[in-house]
Amino acid sequence: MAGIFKFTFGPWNIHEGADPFGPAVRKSIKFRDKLALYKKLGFDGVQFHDDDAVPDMNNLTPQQIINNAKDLKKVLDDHGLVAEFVAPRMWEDSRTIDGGYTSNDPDCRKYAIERSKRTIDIANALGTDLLVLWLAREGTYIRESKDSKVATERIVYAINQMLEYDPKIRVCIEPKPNEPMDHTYIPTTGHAIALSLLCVDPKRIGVNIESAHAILAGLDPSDEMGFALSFNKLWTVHLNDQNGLKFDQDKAFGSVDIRRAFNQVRILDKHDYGKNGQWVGLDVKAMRTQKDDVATKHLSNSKEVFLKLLEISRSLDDEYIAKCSKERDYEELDLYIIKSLMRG
Ligand code: XLS
Ligand code: MG
Repeated sequence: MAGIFKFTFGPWNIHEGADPFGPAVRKSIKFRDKLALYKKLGFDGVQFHDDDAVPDMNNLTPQQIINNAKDLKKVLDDHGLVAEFVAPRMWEDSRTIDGGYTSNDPDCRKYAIERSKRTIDIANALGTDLLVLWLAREGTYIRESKDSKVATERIVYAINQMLEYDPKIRVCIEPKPNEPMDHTYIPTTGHAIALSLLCVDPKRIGVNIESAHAILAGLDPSDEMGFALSFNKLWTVHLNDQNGLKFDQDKAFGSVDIRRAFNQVRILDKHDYGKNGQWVGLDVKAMRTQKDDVATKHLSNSKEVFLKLLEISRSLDDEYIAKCSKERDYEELDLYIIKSLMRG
C-alpha cells in the first residue's frame, strides 16, 4: 500500500452542459481562466487535447504550432502546473468522419498521421512524453464498411509512424467499446496490450484505463487495471463512474457504485501506482443541472472520494482479509468490506 497520488484533469471536464438533446446551459469559461482553477480545486496536472493547447492548429504551420505550445508552457509554469499528456482530437474534423487511421480514404489516413505528429510536437513543447490515443471514430456503424484485420493493421501502421517520428514518445491507448461508433476497434485493455505487441517498439505503448469505458465493455475497471499493471502498462487512468450500459456518462467518481470505486483505488494503491510518476486523471463531467458557480464540484468531489476510499483501504485489517479468504468465508469478508465502506 504505497501509491503516490497526484491528480489531473482536462479542460473539457469543465464544460457548458450541452448534450445531443439540448444546448449549453452554462457560460463557457475561457481556457486560461480554467487553468487558474486547477490549483484551487486541488489539481497539479493538466491533460490536453492538441487543440485545447493550440487552437486552430489546422490553419497553422508546424513551426507556429510549436511556438504557440511553447508560449502555453510558460503559462503552465506560471501557474505551477504540469502537462500530463496530449491527445490528438481526431473526431471533429471533416476528414476524420470515417475514422482517422482506419478511414477508407487514403488522404484522410494521411491527414490523421500528420495531425498526430503535430500532437507529438505539442507534447514535446509542453514537456511531456505521453500521447493518449482515444480511438474515437476508429470503428464502424456498419460491419461491411471496413475490414477489422485491415483496420488493426492500419492502426499499427499509424502508431509505428508516431513511434518512429519521435524516439522518446510514449503512446497510451484509451480503449472504449462504443460511442461515437456502434463498435470501436481496440475496445478493451487486452486489445490495446495485444496491439502493442505488433508495433515496432512495444515498450513505448501503454494504456489509459477509463472506468466508464471498462464498464461499457461489461468489465470491472479494477480488474482491467490489475491486468495492465501486470504488464507494466498502466501509465494513466481516467476515473469516473457510469450507471449501466448507456451513453458515456462521465459521472463523478464513486457516485454510482462506491465499492467498484473502492476496488479501483485499492488495486492502484496495492501496486504502488504513481511511483513512476503516473497521474490519477479524473475524466468527470458535471451534471447538466449544475449552476455556473458550482460547476466544478464534480472535480474536487471526485478527488475527495478517491482520498477517502484510500484512507478506508489503508485502514483495513489485511490479516483479517487473508484469514477470511483462506477459510473461504467470503460472506464474512463481504460484510467486513460493506461495513467498512458504510463507516467511512
Ligand atoms: C471520451 C474520452 C475522452 C478522452 C480524451 O470518451 O474519455 O474524453 O479521455 O480524449
Ligand atoms: Mg477518458
